[in-house]
Amino acid sequence: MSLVHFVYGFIFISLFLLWKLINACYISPVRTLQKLRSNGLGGPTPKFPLGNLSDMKQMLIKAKSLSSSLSLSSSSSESISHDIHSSSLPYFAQWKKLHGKVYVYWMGVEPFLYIADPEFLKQMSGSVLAKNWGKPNVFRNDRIPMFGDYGLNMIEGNTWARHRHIINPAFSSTNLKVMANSMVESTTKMITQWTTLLTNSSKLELDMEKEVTTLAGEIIAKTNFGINSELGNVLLEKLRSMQISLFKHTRYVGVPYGHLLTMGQTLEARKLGQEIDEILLSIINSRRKVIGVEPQHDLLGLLLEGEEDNRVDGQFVKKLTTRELVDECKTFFFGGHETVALSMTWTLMLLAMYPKWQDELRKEIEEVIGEKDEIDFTMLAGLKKMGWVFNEVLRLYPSSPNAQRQARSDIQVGNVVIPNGTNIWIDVVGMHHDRTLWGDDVNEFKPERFDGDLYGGCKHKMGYMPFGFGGRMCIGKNYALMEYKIVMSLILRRFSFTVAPSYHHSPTYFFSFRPGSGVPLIVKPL
Ligand code: HEM
Ligand SMILES: *[C@@H]1O[C@H](CO)[C@@H](O)[C@H](O)[C@H]1NC(C)=O
Ligand SMILES: *[C@@H]1O[C@H](CO)[C@@H](O)[C@H](O)[C@H]1NC(C)=O
Ligand SMILES: CC(=O)N[C@H]1CO[C@H](CO)[C@@H](O)[C@@H]1O
Repeated sequence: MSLVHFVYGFIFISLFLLWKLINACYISPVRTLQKLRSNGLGGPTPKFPLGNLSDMKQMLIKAKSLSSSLSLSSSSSESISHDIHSSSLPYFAQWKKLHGKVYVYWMGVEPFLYIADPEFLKQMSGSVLAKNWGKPNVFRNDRIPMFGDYGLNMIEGNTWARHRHIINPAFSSTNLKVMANSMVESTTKMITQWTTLLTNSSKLELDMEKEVTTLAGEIIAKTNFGINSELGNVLLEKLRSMQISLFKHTRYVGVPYGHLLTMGQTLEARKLGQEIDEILLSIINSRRKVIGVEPQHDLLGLLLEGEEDNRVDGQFVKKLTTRELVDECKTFFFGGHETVALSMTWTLMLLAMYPKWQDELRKEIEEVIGEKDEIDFTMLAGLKKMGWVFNEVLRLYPSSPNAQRQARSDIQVGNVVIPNGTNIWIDVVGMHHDRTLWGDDVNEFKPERFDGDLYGGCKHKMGYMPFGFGGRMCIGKNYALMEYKIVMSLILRRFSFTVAPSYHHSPTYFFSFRPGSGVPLIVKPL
């Protein structure tokens, strides 16, 4: 009797689990596809269980071999093309031609609504409050080693609103002003190193990606946590290896049990994530002891100081837990150096390619800053042309090439209904390279398009969004601009740059756009 019960029970539970699995991996995605298609949305036909993943990989390999044969056959700097959308994201470029600027594609069994239409984006963004947006679960789970459970860019709802409210004041201009000194100090140190290397020769070849990434890492370590560069370097190395195990190799995000196929990488990333957490935890704990004793000037200090007085606008705001603090520190460490480092790397490459702009900026720096060693925060606003260059670099080579969302309820956009749960992929780089929005010179480096125009002459204001959109816009925008202007001013007034013959232009998309094999430049003292 009881054995029979047991057997029936077992069969029942197995069938139930099997049904749940089929539902999650097949029935529910197919239903979502039908809903999206019934709205008139097209897109490539997915195949179970990879969706369009293998197709995406094939197209990328083809585009890469095409572009490398092109650059081998012609001579160096002539062959540098800024049309990175079709070379680095060929699947999006081709599908966009076939299916328009809004369509559905599949990562595994996860449907993604692709958007590169600024008007659609504007209407969609206008109908959802920032705190009601979701971030795709499929990425959140995948990226836990990197951002934890509570990193600002991954959380949603009231948790996000609370974190953003607590962190915002740390980026006020009063606080940024204090951070400027650290930035000048670190940059000066790098310049001294270069000068030493140049004592016996008139020029030097340096990989600018490496130089500038190390510098930005040191700066974020100091301004965020007040830690020295040795400990900062340990953290950076671990972050970098984690990123490689998370993004460098083919992974099966969205494919049911896909993480089992890359178990080694997943475990490696988790292990590194835990090691980073431990270091951060010890930094936080030792810092807690000096709160209230010494004045705090960095992000961590400001967040911890906030714990003393949790009243904001007369309302009680619950402080961040230690777990939340660790995750935020990790998020800022990562988000706060790599994006800026890449924008500076691509800037130096472009300035080396276009010496006219190098001279223009140098002239401006001389007028605005001159030979002063101290750079005052308020001076930076005078660097107008440098601002255009920053904007133009972020247009052509956006450090954050896409934005992602997940619908947390049905969203009506015109006559399209985006069903609850739909993943959304906003192709920022696709819009930044869209000829219909920018005109025929879309792939040319022309900083002057930003002269007197915040949107660089784009036909639609949402067509240019290097820092995202809506209430979830980048919290570090002003920090980034300040760092960029300080570092660029200091190095451009001491050195000139030309492209080294060994430079091979191969922007590669892995999480952001990186140079495929560094950016070797010839550096000469002025
Ligand atoms: C050139 C430099 C930078 C670029 C291009 C950039 C770009 C972006 C973009 C596009 C987003 C929004 C993503 C979305 O809408 O989903 C974002 C969000 C964010 N950024 Fe940045 N960023 C830069 C620098 C920084 C710096 C220096 C920090 C920190 C010190 C930072 C911290 C963050 C954080 C925490 C978020 C999440 C905000 C939220 O979801 O509420 N970023 N960034
Ligand atoms: C420059 O040359 C001098 C004398 O030959 C040598 O002592 C010194 O180490 C060199 N410096 C560098 C940075 O190579
Ligand atoms: C959206 O879907 C989720 C998960 O299926 C559900 O928990 C939530 O209540 C739905 N939201 C709305 C507004 O229907
Ligand atoms: C696995 C895979 O690549 N599936 C489909 C993705 O989309 C293309 C169309 O571009 C289909 O032909 C593939 O079968």
